[in-house]
Amino acid sequence: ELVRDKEAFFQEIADIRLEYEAAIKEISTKLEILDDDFKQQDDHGPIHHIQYRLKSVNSLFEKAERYGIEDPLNNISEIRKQIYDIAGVRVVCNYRNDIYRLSSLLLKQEDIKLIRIKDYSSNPKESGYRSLHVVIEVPIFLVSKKVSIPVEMQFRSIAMDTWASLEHELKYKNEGALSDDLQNKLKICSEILADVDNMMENIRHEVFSEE
Ligand code: 0O2
Repeated sequence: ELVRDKEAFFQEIADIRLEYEAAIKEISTKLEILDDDFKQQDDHGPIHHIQYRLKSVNSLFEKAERYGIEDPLNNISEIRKQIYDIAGVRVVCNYRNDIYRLSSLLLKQEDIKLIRIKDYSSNPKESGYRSLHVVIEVPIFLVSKKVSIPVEMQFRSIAMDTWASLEHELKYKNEGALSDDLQNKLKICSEILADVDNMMENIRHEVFSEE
């Protein structure tokens, strides 16, 4: 019974995949246009690189259970309402300040609706994780309907991304658990990298003000 349910669930997920992929395409294009315009204006493109991902069906299912969504296999509409990171876009910017410049330009666009902001750059997580998380909704125009699709955006500086990628890999390799000592060391690394971000930003200001 459960297996049959799960197959139906997978099929339904495949059907909505297109909508989330479309949302990623729309957002990516918007970001590239902003980056191109910045490069044209002042020679400094804020974006280092962009990554995208659709949440895997298994991890979506696990998150639905963790969120206490009842009978998730038959409750896709509730999953879509409650889980914002089915579509994820990670924007790695050159400097810390770029994450605020870029996210606010995106939020000003009239077709973009802000759902939620979590600023782990100004208020890092206990682990030392830093990043600006912005959930937005973007309209998608399909053949016979228009749908609004949420996208979780993670804006990071290169330094923040370095930390998050390495910490994620270390945790993963250690099956999710690191000793207190290692956690403390990682926290210190995060602070050092934040200092580097500040210094690099100051250097950049000096260089640009000399032009
Ligand atoms: P993946 O593979 O990146 O998708 P949740 O905590 O998931 O119930 P919420 O509110 O979305 O719900 O959480 P949060 O903390 O705002 O964002 C979760 C995402 O932020 C994670 O996604 C990671 O990408 C990133 N993240 C949060 N905390 C840490 C951390 O301590 N270290 C690292 N490396 N990344 C972090 P997922 O779903 O875990 O994974």
